[in-house]
Amino acid sequence: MSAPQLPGWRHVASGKVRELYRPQVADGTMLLVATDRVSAFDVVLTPAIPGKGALLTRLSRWWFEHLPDVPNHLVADQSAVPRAVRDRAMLVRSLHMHPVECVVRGYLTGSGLLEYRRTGAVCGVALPAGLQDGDRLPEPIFTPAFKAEPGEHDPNITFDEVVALVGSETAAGLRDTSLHMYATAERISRERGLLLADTKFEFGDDPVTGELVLADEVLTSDSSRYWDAAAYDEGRRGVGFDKQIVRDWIQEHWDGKGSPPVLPPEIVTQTAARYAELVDRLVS
Ligand code: Q0N
Repeated sequence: MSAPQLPGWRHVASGKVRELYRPQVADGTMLLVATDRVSAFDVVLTPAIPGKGALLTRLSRWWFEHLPDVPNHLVADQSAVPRAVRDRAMLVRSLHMHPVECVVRGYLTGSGLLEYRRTGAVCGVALPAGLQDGDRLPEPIFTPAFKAEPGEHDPNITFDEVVALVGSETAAGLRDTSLHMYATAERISRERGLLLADTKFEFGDDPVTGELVLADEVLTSDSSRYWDAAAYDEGRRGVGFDKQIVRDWIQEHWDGKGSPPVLPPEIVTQTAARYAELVDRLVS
């Protein structure tokens, strides 16, 4: 996974696409570093997408600014971020993380669609019959998942199961804050010609104040599905701003056995351009 050595910092964890550090002298902060790695179908692919970490970090920072009424984990003074990773790292408060992926869906697709087809509901939320892939939902729904150990699948859970995990007060806070942020982000995105189909938030408690705090990256193309609104309105529903180009290519060139093939240069270039286009549409 080759995390960069950062003088003064101790590497503590590697995710598929991010690296986590703590200061050598603990002070209640952590460094969240976005790499250029891209993953699809639960594997990390090669090569990396140049500039991806910086673009997604820019998106996260922009969205934190546009969600001012939700306390977030960014530390006000970012000057301790090492120069080597300055455009793709965030200095954050160290929180007690809640083991819940707080997914909000305004449109039905992906794993939500599969569960709906099997059961008529998603995470215990009953939906009208007859919905098709990509349909807008009558109203946005909170569809949490349990954050399993790294490498394991995060199963969808019901709100009652969230209550059992974190208590009713925190569970209500996770749900209400997630739905509130989705509503804000969906409106801002639509003003810029984008549909926010779904997104995932993570939260923790501040260890000192007990306050519920928004963590992780927010509203990036790794944690969200953005669609082109004009294409959607014309009936072309597959036009997304995430790693769909990568997924489509892998699906055509890999049977899922052994290690996946190396992405060709044109797929890398197209994917990088797609990420950049999303940032251009939002952050301007
Ligand atoms: C934390 N994760 C899951 C890096 C990202 N503010 C925080 N305080 C304490 N822990 C975390 C955060 C945050 N954000 C979040 N793990 C720890 C995402 N990780 C996966 C590994 O790579």
